[in-house]
Amino acid sequence: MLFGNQPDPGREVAPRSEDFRIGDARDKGSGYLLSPSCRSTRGRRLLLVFASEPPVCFRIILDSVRKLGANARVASPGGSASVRPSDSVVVEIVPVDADAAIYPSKNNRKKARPGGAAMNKHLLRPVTKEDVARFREDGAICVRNVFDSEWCRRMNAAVERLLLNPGKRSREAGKAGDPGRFHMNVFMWRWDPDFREFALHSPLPELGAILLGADRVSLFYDQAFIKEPGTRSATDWHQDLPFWPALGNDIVSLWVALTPVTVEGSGVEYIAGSHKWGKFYRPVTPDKDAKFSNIELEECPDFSQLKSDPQYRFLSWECDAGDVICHHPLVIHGASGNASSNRRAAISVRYAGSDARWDPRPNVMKIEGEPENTLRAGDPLVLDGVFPITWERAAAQV
Ligand SMILES: O=C(O)CCC(=O)C(=O)O
Repeated sequence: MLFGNQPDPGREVAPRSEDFRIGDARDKGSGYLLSPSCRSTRGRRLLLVFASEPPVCFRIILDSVRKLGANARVASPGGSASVRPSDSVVVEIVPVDADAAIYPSKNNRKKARPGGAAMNKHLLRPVTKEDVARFREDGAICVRNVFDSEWCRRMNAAVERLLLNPGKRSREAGKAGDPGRFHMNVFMWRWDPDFREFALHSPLPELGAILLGADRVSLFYDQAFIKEPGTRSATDWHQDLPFWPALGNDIVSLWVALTPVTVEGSGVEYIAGSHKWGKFYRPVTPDKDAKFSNIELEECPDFSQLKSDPQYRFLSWECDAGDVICHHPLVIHGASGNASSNRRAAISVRYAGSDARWDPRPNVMKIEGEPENTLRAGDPLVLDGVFPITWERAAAQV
């Protein structure tokens, strides 16, 4: 079974050349693409849904929406955009409250027309049942090509700004004498519009919901991990959950490569299945921040010394910009320094599903927005403006 944008055969309508020509959607993956609200030359507002293979057009008049794909959402019915009769358009399924994108197909796809930019808001390919099973079994999978190049360009520019103006929650995590730079930052979504859009209105919430099998997900927080070329400092082996004021299995971290990443270039390595070991290792920050030190917990071994031990299966992926590694909060992971000659920039965005609970223990990280004033231990990780709901099945199926 496929998840994501499911085709709904519905009623086939031959494309009407006086309205629109069908765009070439073949390289956007399978499934239907739904246009934002458009105004035809005859002044009727239309939604177009079309499949790449074979090119079938569904024409839907907004006032009586009849044939929406299973996961299609009606894009801001109040808005409209002009499309000339001869235009070939490629359009995306967009969240209800998002700006709609319309842009010419093929030759000129990157140049967005007024009304939106050429950034995908939904998965470019379906996530399969096998992907989800592998994620549950191993605790980490890589989903390729989640973000288009325009997203990567936008977020690399946002990273550049972050490095110049890191804000109060940043951490320079390189060890003393390191010739490179290991920059970590958190909660960028709360103050930077690009990081906000990335966490709230990109394909990530949907991807998180699919992997968690959740009816809704909320944003937990986002975190940047940037290692300049030549950085020697490693990311120590660790689990994430011990750092957090949270408990539960249903939290997924979506580690988005914004640059190509090789293993020598600080690609993250995982120990398959370690999320099921029943371990809860002591959290240790790169600068050994005493605030996190809980000596009652066992220290995490240095698994880079155990690479030849056959009892461990190490996982790692060479990534292109736009690929996403998805991991469980208890899977053990770490990364070497960046021995490559390129920057390694990644953003981990964490989403919470149904069993994730607020757990304000001592020696854990502080969450921006002071949820401790509102949430009680055991409450779900949902709170307006702090842990906002970012995806709901019910809304996705409208
Ligand atoms: O990118 C890294 O170096 C570490 C990433 C990580 O630990 C995480 O996303 O939880």
